[in-house]
Amino acid sequence: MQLLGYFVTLALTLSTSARSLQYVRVARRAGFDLANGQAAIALNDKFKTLTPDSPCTAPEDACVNDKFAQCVGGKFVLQSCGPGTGCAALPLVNSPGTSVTCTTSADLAARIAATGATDVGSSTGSSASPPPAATTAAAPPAQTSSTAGGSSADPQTSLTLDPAVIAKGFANDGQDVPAAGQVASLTSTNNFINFCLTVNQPLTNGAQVVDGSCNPAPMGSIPAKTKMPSSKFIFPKNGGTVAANTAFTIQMGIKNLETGNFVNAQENYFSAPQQLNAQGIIRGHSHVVIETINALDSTTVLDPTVFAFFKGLNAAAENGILTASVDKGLPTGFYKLSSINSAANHQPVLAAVAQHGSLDDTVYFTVA
Ligand SMILES: [Cu+2]
Repeated sequence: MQLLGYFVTLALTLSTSARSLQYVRVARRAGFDLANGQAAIALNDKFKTLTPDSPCTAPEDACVNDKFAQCVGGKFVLQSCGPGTGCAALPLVNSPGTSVTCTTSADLAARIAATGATDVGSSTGSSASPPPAATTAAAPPAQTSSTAGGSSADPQTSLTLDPAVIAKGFANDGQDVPAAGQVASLTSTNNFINFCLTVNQPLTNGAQVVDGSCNPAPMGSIPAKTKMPSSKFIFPKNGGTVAANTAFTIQMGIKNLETGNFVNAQENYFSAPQQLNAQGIIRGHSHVVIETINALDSTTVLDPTVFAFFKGLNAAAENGILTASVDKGLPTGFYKLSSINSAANHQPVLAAVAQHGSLDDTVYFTVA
Protein backbone atom coordinates (compact mmCIF):
# COMPACT_ATOMS: atom_id res chain seq x y z
CA MET A 1 0.00 0.00 0.00
CA GLN A 2 2.81 2.35 0.76
CA LEU A 3 4.26 1.79 -2.67
CA LEU A 4 0.92 2.33 -4.30
CA GLY A 5 0.62 5.61 -2.44
CA TYR A 6 4.07 6.56 -3.56
CA PHE A 7 3.21 5.98 -7.18
CA VAL A 8 -0.05 7.86 -7.02
CA THR A 9 1.63 10.81 -5.31
CA LEU A 10 4.39 10.77 -7.85
CA ALA A 11 1.90 10.57 -10.65
CA LEU A 12 0.14 13.72 -9.52
CA THR A 13 3.34 15.67 -9.89
CA LEU A 14 3.83 14.61 -13.49
CA SER A 15 2.29 15.69 -16.75
CA THR A 16 -0.96 14.15 -17.93
CA SER A 17 0.69 11.64 -20.22
CA ALA A 18 3.29 10.66 -17.67
CA ARG A 19 0.55 10.37 -15.08
CA SER A 20 -1.37 7.85 -17.11
CA LEU A 21 1.85 5.97 -17.67
CA GLN A 22 2.36 5.69 -13.94
CA TYR A 23 -1.20 4.52 -13.34
CA VAL A 24 -0.75 1.85 -15.95
CA ARG A 25 2.35 0.70 -14.14
CA VAL A 26 0.60 0.57 -10.81
CA ALA A 27 -2.28 -1.37 -12.28
CA ARG A 28 0.08 -3.77 -13.96
CA ARG A 29 2.30 -4.48 -10.98
CA ALA A 30 2.54 -8.22 -10.78
CA GLY A 31 3.74 -10.63 -8.14
CA PHE A 32 7.03 -11.21 -9.90
CA ASP A 33 7.91 -7.53 -10.38
CA LEU A 34 9.86 -7.10 -7.14
CA ALA A 35 11.80 -10.31 -7.71
CA ASN A 36 12.53 -9.25 -11.30
CA GLY A 37 13.84 -5.91 -10.06
CA GLN A 38 16.03 -7.56 -7.46
CA ALA A 39 17.33 -10.05 -10.00
CA ALA A 40 18.21 -7.21 -12.39
CA ILE A 41 20.08 -5.37 -9.65
CA ALA A 42 21.99 -8.53 -8.76
CA LEU A 43 22.88 -9.17 -12.39
CA ASN A 44 24.07 -5.61 -12.94
CA ASP A 45 26.27 -5.95 -9.84
CA LYS A 46 27.68 -9.18 -11.22
CA PHE A 47 28.31 -7.65 -14.64
CA LYS A 48 30.61 -5.07 -13.01
CA THR A 49 32.95 -7.94 -12.10
CA LEU A 50 33.14 -9.39 -15.62
CA THR A 51 35.96 -8.82 -18.09
CA PRO A 52 36.17 -9.73 -21.79
CA ASP A 53 38.14 -12.80 -20.71
CA SER A 54 35.62 -14.03 -18.15
CA PRO A 55 34.48 -17.58 -18.90
CA CYS A 56 30.88 -17.97 -20.04
CA THR A 57 28.41 -20.62 -21.18
CA ALA A 58 26.28 -20.13 -24.28
CA PRO A 59 23.55 -19.03 -24.59
CA GLU A 60 24.45 -16.38 -22.07
CA ASP A 61 24.03 -12.66 -22.51
CA ALA A 62 25.81 -10.24 -20.19
CA CYS A 63 27.29 -6.78 -20.00
CA VAL A 64 31.07 -6.42 -20.06
CA ASN A 65 32.69 -3.00 -19.84
CA ASP A 66 29.23 -1.54 -20.48
CA LYS A 67 29.03 -3.36 -23.81
CA PHE A 68 26.47 -6.00 -24.76
CA ALA A 69 28.20 -9.36 -24.50
CA GLN A 70 27.07 -12.60 -26.15
CA CYS A 71 28.69 -15.85 -25.13
CA VAL A 72 29.98 -17.62 -28.23
CA GLY A 73 32.08 -20.75 -27.80
CA GLY A 74 32.83 -20.07 -24.13
CA LYS A 75 34.03 -16.52 -24.79
CA PHE A 76 32.22 -13.19 -24.72
CA VAL A 77 31.78 -11.32 -28.00
CA LEU A 78 31.25 -7.64 -27.25
CA GLN A 79 29.04 -5.21 -29.12
CA SER A 80 29.04 -1.51 -28.32
CA CYS A 81 25.74 0.06 -27.36
CA GLY A 82 24.38 3.04 -29.27
CA PRO A 83 25.19 6.64 -28.33
CA GLY A 84 23.78 7.62 -24.95
CA THR A 85 23.06 4.03 -23.97
CA GLY A 86 24.84 1.36 -22.00
CA CYS A 87 24.37 -2.32 -21.35
CA ALA A 88 22.16 -3.42 -18.46
CA ALA A 89 19.96 -6.20 -17.17
CA LEU A 90 16.34 -5.04 -17.05
CA PRO A 91 13.43 -6.58 -15.17
CA LEU A 92 10.88 -8.15 -17.52
CA VAL A 93 7.48 -6.48 -17.35
CA ASN A 94 5.11 -9.25 -18.37
CA SER A 95 6.75 -12.38 -16.99
CA PRO A 96 9.29 -13.48 -14.39
CA GLY A 97 12.88 -12.83 -15.37
CA THR A 98 15.27 -10.29 -16.79
CA SER A 99 16.62 -9.32 -20.18
CA VAL A 100 20.00 -7.91 -21.10
CA THR A 101 19.88 -4.94 -23.42
CA CYS A 102 21.29 -1.55 -24.32
CA THR A 103 19.39 1.29 -22.69
CA THR A 104 19.79 4.66 -21.03
CA SER A 105 20.70 4.91 -17.36
CA ALA A 106 17.44 6.79 -16.78
CA ASP A 107 15.41 3.98 -18.31
CA LEU A 108 17.27 1.40 -16.25
CA ALA A 109 16.66 3.34 -13.04
CA ALA A 110 12.99 3.89 -13.88
CA ARG A 111 12.32 0.29 -14.74
CA ILE A 112 13.94 -0.97 -11.58
CA ALA A 113 12.16 1.69 -9.51
CA ALA A 114 8.87 0.57 -11.05
CA THR A 115 9.36 -2.89 -9.59
CA GLY A 116 9.79 -1.52 -6.07
CA ALA A 117 13.24 -3.07 -5.76
CA THR A 118 15.92 -0.91 -4.20
CA ASP A 119 18.60 -3.53 -3.73
CA VAL A 120 19.10 -7.24 -4.14
CA GLY A 121 17.39 -8.17 -0.90
CA SER A 122 14.86 -5.38 -0.45
CA SER A 123 11.21 -6.05 0.24
CA THR A 124 8.11 -4.01 -0.40
CA GLY A 125 7.56 -3.24 3.25
CA SER A 126 11.01 -1.82 3.83
CA SER A 127 10.81 0.89 1.20
CA ALA A 128 8.60 3.17 3.23
CA SER A 129 10.35 6.26 1.93
CA PRO A 130 11.61 5.78 -1.57
CA PRO A 131 15.16 6.97 -2.09
CA PRO A 132 15.54 10.28 -3.92
CA ALA A 133 17.26 8.45 -6.74
CA ALA A 134 14.09 6.51 -7.45
CA THR A 135 12.01 9.68 -7.60
CA THR A 136 14.30 11.40 -10.03
CA ALA A 137 14.66 8.25 -12.06
CA ALA A 138 10.95 7.63 -12.32
CA ALA A 139 10.21 10.91 -14.06
CA PRO A 140 12.53 10.70 -17.07
CA PRO A 141 11.13 7.67 -18.91
CA ALA A 142 8.47 9.69 -20.65
CA GLN A 143 11.14 12.17 -21.72
CA THR A 144 13.53 9.42 -22.68
CA SER A 145 11.08 7.78 -25.01
CA SER A 146 10.03 11.04 -26.63
CA THR A 147 13.40 12.74 -26.95
CA ALA A 148 15.70 9.82 -27.58
CA GLY A 149 12.97 8.00 -29.51
CA GLY A 150 14.49 4.85 -28.18
CA SER A 151 14.08 3.12 -24.90
CA SER A 152 10.67 2.53 -23.46
CA ALA A 153 9.54 0.34 -20.61
CA ASP A 154 7.36 -1.55 -23.07
CA PRO A 155 9.37 -3.57 -25.60
CA GLN A 156 6.37 -3.42 -27.94
CA THR A 157 6.70 0.36 -28.27
CA SER A 158 10.46 0.66 -27.83
CA LEU A 159 12.48 1.62 -30.88
CA THR A 160 15.38 -0.45 -29.57
CA LEU A 161 15.78 -4.05 -30.65
CA ASP A 162 15.80 -6.24 -27.55
CA PRO A 163 18.85 -8.52 -27.75
CA ALA A 164 16.72 -11.35 -26.36
CA VAL A 165 14.91 -11.61 -29.71
CA ILE A 166 17.94 -11.42 -31.99
CA ALA A 167 17.92 -14.59 -34.09
CA LYS A 168 21.62 -15.36 -34.01
CA GLY A 169 21.23 -18.00 -36.71
CA PHE A 170 20.39 -15.24 -39.18
CA ALA A 171 24.08 -14.28 -39.18
CA ASN A 172 24.89 -17.57 -40.93
CA ASP A 173 24.79 -17.61 -44.74
CA GLY A 174 24.34 -21.41 -44.73
CA GLN A 175 27.33 -22.12 -46.95
CA ASP A 176 29.22 -23.90 -44.18
CA VAL A 177 27.38 -26.97 -45.48
CA PRO A 178 27.52 -26.43 -49.23
CA ALA A 179 25.06 -28.17 -51.52
CA ALA A 180 25.13 -28.14 -55.29
CA GLY A 181 23.39 -25.02 -56.51
CA GLN A 182 22.67 -23.73 -53.02
CA VAL A 183 23.17 -20.00 -52.78
CA ALA A 184 24.28 -17.99 -49.76
CA SER A 185 21.50 -16.59 -47.63
CA LEU A 186 21.32 -12.91 -46.91
CA THR A 187 22.54 -12.48 -43.35
CA SER A 188 21.76 -10.13 -40.51
CA THR A 189 22.78 -9.58 -36.91
CA ASN A 190 19.80 -7.32 -36.19
CA ASN A 191 16.87 -9.36 -37.50
CA PHE A 192 16.92 -7.37 -40.76
CA ILE A 193 15.13 -4.57 -38.95
CA ASN A 194 16.32 -2.01 -41.49
CA PHE A 195 16.18 -4.29 -44.52
CA CYS A 196 13.84 -2.01 -46.45
CA LEU A 197 16.59 0.63 -46.54
CA THR A 198 18.46 -1.70 -48.90
CA VAL A 199 15.79 -1.80 -51.61
CA ASN A 200 14.28 0.99 -53.65
CA GLN A 201 10.65 0.35 -52.80
CA PRO A 202 8.01 2.09 -50.71
CA LEU A 203 7.07 0.48 -47.41
CA THR A 204 4.04 -1.80 -47.58
CA ASN A 205 2.64 0.34 -44.76
CA GLY A 206 -0.70 -1.48 -44.60
CA ALA A 207 -1.72 -0.87 -48.20
CA GLN A 208 -1.87 -3.24 -51.17
CA VAL A 209 0.81 -1.47 -53.19
CA VAL A 210 0.18 -2.73 -56.73
CA ASP A 211 3.64 -1.81 -57.97
CA GLY A 212 5.29 -3.71 -55.11
CA SER A 213 6.59 -2.65 -51.73
CA CYS A 214 8.93 -3.66 -48.94
CA ASN A 215 7.39 -5.11 -45.82
CA PRO A 216 9.15 -4.53 -42.49
CA ALA A 217 6.83 -6.71 -40.35
CA PRO A 218 8.28 -9.93 -38.89
CA MET A 219 6.75 -13.20 -40.08
CA GLY A 220 5.54 -13.94 -36.58
CA SER A 221 4.26 -17.04 -34.83
CA ILE A 222 4.51 -20.32 -36.66
CA PRO A 223 2.34 -23.23 -35.53
CA ALA A 224 3.62 -26.69 -34.67
CA LYS A 225 4.03 -29.17 -37.52
CA THR A 226 0.97 -30.98 -36.17
CA LYS A 227 -1.15 -27.84 -36.60
CA MET A 228 -0.58 -26.90 -40.22
CA PRO A 229 -3.73 -25.64 -41.96
CA SER A 230 -5.31 -27.74 -44.68
CA SER A 231 -8.41 -27.43 -46.85
CA LYS A 232 -10.46 -29.49 -49.32
CA PHE A 233 -13.26 -28.41 -51.62
CA ILE A 234 -16.54 -30.22 -51.05
CA PHE A 235 -18.44 -28.34 -53.77
CA PRO A 236 -17.69 -28.21 -56.58
CA LYS A 237 -15.74 -31.44 -56.41
CA ASN A 238 -12.74 -32.05 -58.59
CA GLY A 239 -14.09 -33.09 -62.02
CA GLY A 240 -17.60 -32.01 -61.07
CA THR A 241 -20.11 -30.05 -63.14
CA VAL A 242 -22.07 -26.91 -62.24
CA ALA A 243 -25.03 -25.44 -64.15
CA ALA A 244 -24.14 -22.42 -66.29
CA ASN A 245 -25.15 -18.91 -65.21
CA THR A 246 -26.79 -20.31 -62.10
CA ALA A 247 -25.97 -19.33 -58.54
CA PHE A 248 -24.05 -21.94 -56.57
CA THR A 249 -22.28 -22.09 -53.23
CA ILE A 250 -18.66 -23.10 -52.91
CA GLN A 251 -18.08 -25.29 -49.86
CA MET A 252 -14.64 -25.95 -48.47
CA GLY A 253 -13.66 -28.04 -45.46
CA ILE A 254 -10.90 -26.44 -43.37
CA LYS A 255 -8.70 -27.72 -40.56
CA ASN A 256 -6.20 -26.02 -38.28
CA LEU A 257 -7.20 -22.46 -39.12
CA GLU A 258 -9.15 -20.31 -36.64
CA THR A 259 -11.29 -18.76 -39.35
CA GLY A 260 -13.24 -15.53 -39.03
CA ASN A 261 -10.16 -13.44 -38.29
CA PHE A 262 -9.57 -10.85 -40.98
CA VAL A 263 -8.32 -7.28 -40.74
CA ASN A 264 -8.97 -4.27 -42.96
CA ALA A 265 -7.53 -5.35 -46.33
CA GLN A 266 -6.90 -1.77 -47.45
CA GLU A 267 -5.28 -0.46 -44.27
CA ASN A 268 -3.72 -3.50 -42.63
CA TYR A 269 -2.56 -5.64 -45.52
CA PHE A 270 0.51 -7.63 -44.39
CA SER A 271 0.84 -5.13 -41.54
CA ALA A 272 1.21 -7.53 -38.58
CA PRO A 273 2.92 -10.86 -37.93
CA GLN A 274 1.09 -14.20 -38.18
CA GLN A 275 -0.56 -14.94 -34.84
CA LEU A 276 -1.74 -18.13 -33.14
CA ASN A 277 -4.66 -18.70 -30.79
CA ALA A 278 -4.33 -20.30 -27.36
CA GLN A 279 -4.49 -23.73 -28.96
CA GLY A 280 -1.55 -22.92 -31.22
CA ILE A 281 -3.74 -22.62 -34.34
CA ILE A 282 -3.19 -19.80 -36.85
CA ARG A 283 -5.75 -17.03 -36.50
CA GLY A 284 -6.84 -16.20 -40.01
CA HIS A 285 -9.30 -16.64 -42.81
CA SER A 286 -9.37 -18.03 -46.32
CA HIS A 287 -10.12 -16.87 -49.84
CA VAL A 288 -11.33 -18.70 -52.91
CA VAL A 289 -10.42 -17.85 -56.48
CA ILE A 290 -11.82 -19.28 -59.71
CA GLU A 291 -9.76 -19.00 -62.88
CA THR A 292 -10.88 -19.79 -66.41
CA ILE A 293 -8.96 -22.56 -68.17
CA ASN A 294 -9.31 -23.74 -71.76
CA ALA A 295 -9.71 -27.44 -70.91
CA LEU A 296 -9.71 -29.64 -67.80
CA ASP A 297 -6.34 -31.01 -68.85
CA SER A 298 -4.93 -27.64 -69.88
CA THR A 299 -1.20 -27.20 -69.37
CA THR A 300 -1.24 -23.43 -69.87
CA VAL A 301 0.39 -21.50 -67.06
CA LEU A 302 -2.18 -19.00 -65.84
CA ASP A 303 -1.87 -15.27 -65.25
CA PRO A 304 -2.72 -14.56 -61.59
CA THR A 305 -3.91 -11.03 -62.42
CA VAL A 306 -6.86 -12.56 -64.30
CA PHE A 307 -9.65 -14.48 -62.58
CA ALA A 308 -13.36 -15.13 -63.02
CA PHE A 309 -14.36 -14.97 -59.35
CA PHE A 310 -12.66 -14.07 -56.08
CA LYS A 311 -14.00 -13.94 -52.54
CA GLY A 312 -12.49 -13.49 -49.11
CA LEU A 313 -14.13 -15.94 -46.70
CA ASN A 314 -14.46 -13.64 -43.73
CA ALA A 315 -16.99 -15.58 -41.70
CA ALA A 316 -15.94 -18.33 -39.34
CA ALA A 317 -16.33 -21.89 -40.58
CA GLU A 318 -19.49 -23.70 -39.53
CA ASN A 319 -18.88 -27.33 -38.61
CA GLY A 320 -15.48 -27.01 -40.25
CA ILE A 321 -16.89 -25.77 -43.56
CA LEU A 322 -16.41 -22.37 -45.19
CA THR A 323 -18.81 -21.20 -47.88
CA ALA A 324 -18.91 -18.59 -50.63
CA SER A 325 -21.87 -17.95 -52.88
CA VAL A 326 -21.22 -17.33 -56.55
CA ASP A 327 -24.39 -15.31 -56.98
CA LYS A 328 -24.47 -15.05 -60.77
CA GLY A 329 -22.93 -18.41 -61.48
CA LEU A 330 -20.36 -18.75 -64.25
CA PRO A 331 -20.55 -18.95 -68.04
CA THR A 332 -20.12 -22.28 -69.76
CA GLY A 333 -16.51 -23.40 -69.69
CA PHE A 334 -13.76 -25.02 -67.65
CA TYR A 335 -12.47 -23.66 -64.38
CA LYS A 336 -9.83 -24.02 -61.72
CA LEU A 337 -10.92 -23.31 -58.12
CA SER A 338 -8.25 -22.71 -55.46
CA SER A 339 -8.11 -21.73 -51.82
CA ILE A 340 -5.75 -19.10 -50.40
CA ASN A 341 -5.51 -19.89 -46.71
CA SER A 342 -4.23 -16.83 -44.87
CA ALA A 343 -3.35 -15.39 -41.51
CA ALA A 344 -5.41 -12.47 -40.20
CA ASN A 345 -3.46 -9.81 -42.09
CA HIS A 346 -4.09 -11.64 -45.38
CA GLN A 347 -0.58 -13.08 -45.67
CA PRO A 348 -0.33 -16.72 -46.80
CA VAL A 349 -0.06 -19.10 -43.86
CA LEU A 350 3.42 -20.14 -42.71
CA ALA A 351 4.31 -23.65 -41.53
CA ALA A 352 6.94 -25.06 -39.19
CA VAL A 353 8.58 -27.37 -41.72
CA ALA A 354 9.48 -27.08 -45.39
CA GLN A 355 8.28 -30.53 -46.40
CA HIS A 356 4.53 -30.76 -46.01
CA GLY A 357 1.41 -31.44 -47.98
CA SER A 358 -0.33 -28.55 -49.66
CA LEU A 359 -1.80 -26.08 -47.20
CA ASP A 360 -4.41 -25.21 -49.87
CA ASP A 361 -6.70 -27.10 -52.24
CA THR A 362 -7.32 -26.83 -55.96
CA VAL A 363 -10.04 -28.53 -58.01
CA TYR A 364 -10.93 -28.39 -61.68
CA PHE A 365 -14.56 -28.38 -62.76
CA THR A 366 -16.87 -27.85 -65.70
CA VAL A 367 -19.69 -25.34 -66.08
CA ALA A 368 -22.25 -26.49 -68.63
CU1 LIG B 1 -7.70 -11.92 -46.86
